[in-house]
Amino acid sequence: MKVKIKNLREASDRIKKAVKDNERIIIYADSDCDGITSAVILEETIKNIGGKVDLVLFPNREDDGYGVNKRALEFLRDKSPALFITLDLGISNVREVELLNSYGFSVIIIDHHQILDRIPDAEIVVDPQQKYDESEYKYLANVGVTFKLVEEILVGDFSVNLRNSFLELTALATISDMVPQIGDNKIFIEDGLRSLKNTFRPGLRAFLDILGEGEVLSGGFYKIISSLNAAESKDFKNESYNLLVSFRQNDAMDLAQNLIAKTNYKQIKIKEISEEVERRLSQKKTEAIIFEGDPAWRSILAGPVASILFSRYSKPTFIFKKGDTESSGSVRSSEDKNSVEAMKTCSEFLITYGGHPQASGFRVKNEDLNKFREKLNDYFNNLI
Ligand SMILES: [Mn+2]
Repeated sequence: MKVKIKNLREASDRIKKAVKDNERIIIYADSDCDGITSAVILEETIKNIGGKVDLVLFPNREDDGYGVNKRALEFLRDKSPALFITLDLGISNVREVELLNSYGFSVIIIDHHQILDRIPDAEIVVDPQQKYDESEYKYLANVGVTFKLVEEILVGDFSVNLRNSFLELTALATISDMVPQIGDNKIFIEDGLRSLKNTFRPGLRAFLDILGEGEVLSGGFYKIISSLNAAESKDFKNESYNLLVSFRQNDAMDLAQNLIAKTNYKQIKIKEISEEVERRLSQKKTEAIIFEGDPAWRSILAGPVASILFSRYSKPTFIFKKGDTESSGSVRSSEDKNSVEAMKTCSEFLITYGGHPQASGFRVKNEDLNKFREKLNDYFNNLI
C-alpha cells in the first residue's frame, strides 16, 4: 500500500462533514488551468455526495495579485462562517489565513507549491511538499492532489464515467503545469487523453469540434491548454471555469471560440515582448540573471515570456509588469538554480513571492526593484 498524502483523509472527512452539516462551502482557486480544473473536480465531487459549493472564486492576478489577495479578503469579510478551501494556492498566505481565521472561516489549504518559512495556520493543510509528508507524490500538479482527494471522498462511489471525466481535466492540467511526466502523472495523462475523444463535457467537446478531433488528439491538446490558460478572472469569475462547467452546447461553443481567439492574440504579444527583452539584453552587459520589466507588459504574459527566454539563455529569468508603485512578475529557472530559494534571500524586499524552483512569482515595491535585482545576482553568482 502506498503512503497517502499527509492530511488527505482529514481533508476528505472535513469536507464530508461540511456537506452533512450543511455548512457553507467556498472554493478559492488559482486562475490557471491547474487551479481551474482543480475547482471543477472538487465542486462536482461535492455535488456528487449531495452537497453544494456556495461560491467558486478566482483571483484576478493581473490587478490584485496571486493567492489570497487583499481584494479577496475584503470580499470575504461578511461571508463567514464557511468552510474555505484553497486550491493551487494558499501555502504562502500565512498572514491572510490568519485574517480568514479571525473572520470566522475554517480554512483547508490544498496546494502543491513549495513551503516558505512557515505553514499557514489553517485547520488542514494538504501539500505534498510539506514536512513529514512521506508520500511519493511531490511531483503532482495541484489537479493531481485534488484527484487523490476526490478518490478519498468518493471511494467506492467513484463511477467509471465520472472518473474518466475527471481524468480528462487532470491530464490537461498536469501537462499545463509542466510537472514531470512520471508515476501517476504519466497514468493521468495517458488515461485522460484517451478518454478525451469521448468526452461528455460540452466545454471540451466544443474544443474538439472547433479544432478538429484528429488534430487535438495528435498534439493539438496544447491548444486547449493554452486556451484554458488565456482566460482572465474578473470579479472572482473565470471564463474557463464557466466553460468547463457549462452544460449548454451553444454557450460552450461561444466561450471556447472566444478563448481560442484570446490565446492566439496572446501568442503574438508574447513573441513581441520576448523580442523586446532580447533587444535590451543585446545592449547591456551580461548578468547572472535576466531581469526585465515594463509598464506596458501585462503580468499574465510574464510567465510565458520568461519560459521562452529561459529556454534560450538558461539563465534564471525574472519578467515583470511595472505598475505605478509595485511590480508583479513571473520567474522561470531550473531545479538546480532554485528561484524560490533565491527569493528567500531577498524576502526583506518582497511583498509576496512563492511557487516552484523552476516556476515562481513575486510582487515587489518599485523602489526595491534594484536591490532585488542585485541580491538575486549575488545569489546566483555565488551558486556558481
Ligand atoms: Mn499548479
